[in-house]
Amino acid sequence: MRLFLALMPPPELRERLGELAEIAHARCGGRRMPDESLHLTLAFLGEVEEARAAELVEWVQGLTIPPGEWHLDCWGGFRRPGIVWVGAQAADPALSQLQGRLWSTLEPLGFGTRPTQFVPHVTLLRRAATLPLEYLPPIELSWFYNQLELIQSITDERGARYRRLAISQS
Ligand code: 3AM
Repeated sequence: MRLFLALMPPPELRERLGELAEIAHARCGGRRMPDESLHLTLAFLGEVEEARAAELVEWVQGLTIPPGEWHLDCWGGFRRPGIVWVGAQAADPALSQLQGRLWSTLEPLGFGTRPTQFVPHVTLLRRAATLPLEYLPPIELSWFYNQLELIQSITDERGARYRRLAISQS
């Protein structure tokens, strides 16, 4: 099964991000991420066998992460896949540390490969036709987090949907 670790936005922020996705979709086209799928990926693990996924579930359920606040203040894009996202202009040391700490456990256990760089972002659109980011409204949002989730990505003819397999300690 295809797995990743992510932060999931609290309900009010999810709603706000959904509104931004709507605005971006009107400008850029493409495929809007459904509100329930909005997330910040901390670690993409790829295909994991069921027995190994059970190990991950146990690990995540016993995990405590330091609470943090991430400030979102900019739009961004990954041009080739036509991704439009929201994120932060400045690097966020707490998020980078969290991501690094996760990979320091995951990589030696053989779960995926630590990426060469980490750009925290929330994908709002995929396959956007154009990325006129300069026409999108300013962003000033705060994301308070204290838990991460292990998510399964299930792809069918309608695209990918996400299922929570485990959540860390609160
Ligand atoms: O929505 P974002 O960009 O945060 O892009 C995929 C998505 O992240 C990413 O994992 C998240 C859940 O699918 N992803 C998918 N395939 C990937 C790959 N081969 C990948 N990230 C890195 N390598």
